[in-house]
Amino acid sequence: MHTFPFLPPLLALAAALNLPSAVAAEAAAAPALKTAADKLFLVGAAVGPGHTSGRDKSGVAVIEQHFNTITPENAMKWERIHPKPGRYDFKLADQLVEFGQKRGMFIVGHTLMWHSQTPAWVFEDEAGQPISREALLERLREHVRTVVGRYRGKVHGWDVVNEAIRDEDGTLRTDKPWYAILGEEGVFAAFAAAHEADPDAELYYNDYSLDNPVKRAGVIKLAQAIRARGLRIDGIGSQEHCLLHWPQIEAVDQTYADLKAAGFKAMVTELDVSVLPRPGNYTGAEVSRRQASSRDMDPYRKGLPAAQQQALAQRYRELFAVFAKHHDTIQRVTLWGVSDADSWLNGWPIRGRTDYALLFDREDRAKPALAAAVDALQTAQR
Ligand code: 9MR
Repeated sequence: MHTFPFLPPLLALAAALNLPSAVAAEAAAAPALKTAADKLFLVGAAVGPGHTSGRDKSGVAVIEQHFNTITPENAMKWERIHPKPGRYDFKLADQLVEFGQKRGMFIVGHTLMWHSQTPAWVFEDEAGQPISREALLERLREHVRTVVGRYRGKVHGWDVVNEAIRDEDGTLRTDKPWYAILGEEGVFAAFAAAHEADPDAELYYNDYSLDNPVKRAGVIKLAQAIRARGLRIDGIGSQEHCLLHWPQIEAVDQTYADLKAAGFKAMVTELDVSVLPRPGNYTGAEVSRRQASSRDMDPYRKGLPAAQQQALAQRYRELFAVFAKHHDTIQRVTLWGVSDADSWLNGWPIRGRTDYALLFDREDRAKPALAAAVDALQTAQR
C-alpha cells in the first residue's frame, strides 16, 4: 500500500481505503505537475484546437496549472499545414504558437518528416508520376525551410523526423516513399534544412517503442549517423505509448541509460498508458494498424473500476520514478493529450472505445494517477 504524504491523515486513510470522495480529494490536493518537476525537467502535453482556440476552458485551465511545454497533436503535420502543392495553411499552427507564447511555454514543433499524414502528391510530379529524387529532396527542403522559418525564435524544438525506423530489425523504413526514394539522405536533408531555418532551435529524432532493444539500437545508430554528418541533433524523442504491463519498467529504465551512454539527451514525447485490452501483438503506435470495434474489447465504457484506477496510478508512479532517476538525460516529459477525452487511444487500435490513458479525466479533473506522478517526483528528490 502506498502512502499519501501530502494529505492530512484522515484523508490519507480514506484514500488508502479507496473511497471515491477521498480519491477525488487526493487528486485535488496534488500540487502542480510542473512544480513537482521543476528541478528535473519540463512537463507538457499535446494540445489541439479546442485548447488553442480557448473553447475547452477547463482543458486550458489544466494546461496553465500543470504544464510548461506544449506540442501540437496534429496542427503542424504535413497534410494539415501544407495540404496542396504551394498552399500552406498556418491557421491552427499560428494559434498554437501564440497560445504557448502568451503563457511563456517551451513550444515543440511536431513534425517535419513522417511517412504518415503526408499527402500522396508530395511523392508525385505534376503529371502524377513518381517524383525524382532531386525534386523530392527540394520539396522536403522547401517545406522544412518554410515551416521552421515561419516560427523561427518561437518554436524552441522540432521533432524533425518521426518514426523512420522499423520495429522488427531497427532498419530504415525503406518500404515508405520518403526512405525508398531518399534513404538516409532524406533524414540528413531535413535536419540540415531545419538548422539553416532556425539555428537556435533544438532538433530531435522522434520514435516509439525504444524500449525494444533492437529498435532502440537502430534509432541510436541513425542519430549517430546524423551527428557523424556534422549535423545538429540535440536529442532523441522517446514516445512512451505504454500499456499497464508493457513495456517492463526495467526496459524503460534501460532505454534512458542507453540514450545517455550514446551521448544523447532524451525527451519523453508522447506519454500515455492504455488500460484497455490489446488485440494480438499490437504495441507501439503504428497508426495504420486498426481493427473493428467489439464490446468485449471495450470493458470500461461506464467508468474505470477502482482497482484499475489504482493500477494506472501505480504505473504512472513507476514511470515517473524512472524518468526522475534519469533527469540528467531527460529534458522533458510530454503527455499525449490533456484529458482522457482527448486521447488518440479511444480510437486506436480499435475505434470508438473508452480508454483512460492520461492524468485528467473526461471532465478535466485530476485522477489518482496525477497524485502518484507528483509523489514519485517528490520522492525522487527527497
Ligand atoms: O494523436 C494523433 C491523432 O490525433 C492523429 O489522428 C494521428 C495521425 O496523425 O496521430 C496521432 O499522433 C501520433 C503522433 O503524431 C506520432 N506518434 C504516434 C501518435 C499516436 O498515433
